[in-house]
Amino acid sequence: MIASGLSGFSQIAYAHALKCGELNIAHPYSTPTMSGSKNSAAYFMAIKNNGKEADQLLGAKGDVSLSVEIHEMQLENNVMKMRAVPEVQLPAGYEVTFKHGQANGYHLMLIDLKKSIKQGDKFALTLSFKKAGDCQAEFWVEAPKPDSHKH
Ligand SMILES: [Cu+2]
Repeated sequence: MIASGLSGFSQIAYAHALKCGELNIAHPYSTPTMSGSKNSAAYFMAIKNNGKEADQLLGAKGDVSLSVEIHEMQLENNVMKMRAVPEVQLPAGYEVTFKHGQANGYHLMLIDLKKSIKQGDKFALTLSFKKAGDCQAEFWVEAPKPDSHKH
């Protein structure tokens, strides 16, 4: 689903997507590393499961960082917190979003980057799914949009 609040996004025009088995992975992207940080995060506009059976995102890895964790954002007492989760459920016929600045959303946390990533960079991560298997996705590094923190 594309929320109307995102209509100002220029990234629609530059969107890229890949198929991994029955999964459609829309627009893998990341944001530039903040100065002084060793970590960064990677996102997708959405992963849609077009299959008849549920799948799970089990993890990701790549050369960009020592490890990659799946994080879930949760609002606790008005503070946005993130915690690592072992997997993300991808129910059949559903679309799960992993967007920047989204409450109760997921993202991939790039832990201990080997070098900081900047706008315009691209990097690959291998995504592991329970049913669809391993697929390589190219992530485009984009500056966070000013309207991306709308709630
Ligand atoms: Cu995180």
